[in-house]
Amino acid sequence: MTVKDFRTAYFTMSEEDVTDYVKTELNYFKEDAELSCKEIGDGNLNYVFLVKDERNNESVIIKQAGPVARISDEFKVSPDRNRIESEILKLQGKLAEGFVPEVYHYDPVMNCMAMEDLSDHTIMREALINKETFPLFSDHITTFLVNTLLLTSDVVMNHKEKKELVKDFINPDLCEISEDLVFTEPFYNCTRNDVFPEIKSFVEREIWNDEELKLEASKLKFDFMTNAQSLIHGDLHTGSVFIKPDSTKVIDPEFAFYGPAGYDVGNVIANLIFAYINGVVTMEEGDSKEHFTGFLEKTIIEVVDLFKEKFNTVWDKCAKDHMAESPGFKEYYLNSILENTAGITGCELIRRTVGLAHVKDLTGIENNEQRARAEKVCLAIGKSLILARANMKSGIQYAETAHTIIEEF
Ligand code: SR1
Ligand code: MG
Repeated sequence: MTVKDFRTAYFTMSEEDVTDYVKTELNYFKEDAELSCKEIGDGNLNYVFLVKDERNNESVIIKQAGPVARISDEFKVSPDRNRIESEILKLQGKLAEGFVPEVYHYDPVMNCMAMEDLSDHTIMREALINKETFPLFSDHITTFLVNTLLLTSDVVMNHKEKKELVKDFINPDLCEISEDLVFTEPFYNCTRNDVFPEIKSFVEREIWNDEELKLEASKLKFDFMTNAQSLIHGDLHTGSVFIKPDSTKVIDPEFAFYGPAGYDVGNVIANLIFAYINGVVTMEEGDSKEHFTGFLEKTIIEVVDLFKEKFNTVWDKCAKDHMAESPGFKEYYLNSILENTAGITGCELIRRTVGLAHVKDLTGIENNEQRARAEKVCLAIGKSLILARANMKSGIQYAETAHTIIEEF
């Protein structure tokens, strides 16, 4: 059997190809390694291979970008996203040490990278669906958010160096996906939407026919497209987090580009809300339910409040722009991020409920009545957050919004 040429032209690799690739292109495993390879990706875009040396108990992940998205051939997405992902992981590893996997190697021909295997962690969405709790998450994720968002902004960076990063991380294909799937299609009866039949009339009335909501979503869309504020992860949902009790690792930053900082914070909050609502509607009353929903409520509150606290601390220590030191400017800047955060939380709640790309926290609810209730609650919270975003300044307001709406349904 001949080994393929990995150095001349790009092709999408099979498990066998990846095993050969690792043997010939990477100097990672020992000479006597006994390699096995399995494709384990379950995301919407890429192929993820776990390569193991059973003899020496070592392993590595090979992640390859294909020319189209896994979820649908309709999305032609430049494999250059693999460069973006490997570069931003290295940068985030410096800004927020310990919160991203280590990248060992990037290959611009095969559009793949070799990275740390995090098999001792679990994907956070799965863990939350299994009702596991992670008390350190809010502390970990807010350090990651503040460090990666504030330290890549004009507040801290040399403005010319920041503009170089804006160029390096220009990401039109993946931005287009978010512009369409997050900010456009969920707000009208688009054929690509995937609406649970039980809630169709609710969606028509509450989302598609609400002109005020659509106007506010349009403002958020244009902010997303034009506000080159921070180098954002761009897809920071709980499926992009590997977790265990004492460790949080943010993965999959292929949607990264210079965009509004609130996009990442809002995505984290929205995806915690999905897990929370899942617990609220599916769990039987009792201690376990109280423990799980209480953990999520506390975490949502802490994500907002710790973000604010750490943002202020890092700003005071690291802000360099002369005008950014004008009294009142820090408060103005943070307030605009908080407003954007609430709006994005709302958009993510709506788009994951009615758009093309769903979350298992909702689709996995087997009882149709419970699922319909959960979806309506998520839509109503989303709508309320978009419309009231200018007033959403503290964690407790998110909890109160959720409580009020849960009571209504
Ligand atoms: C075509 S990709 C669909 C969704 O999956 C990714 O994780 C992003 O969230 C995107 O919107
Ligand atoms: Mg992803």
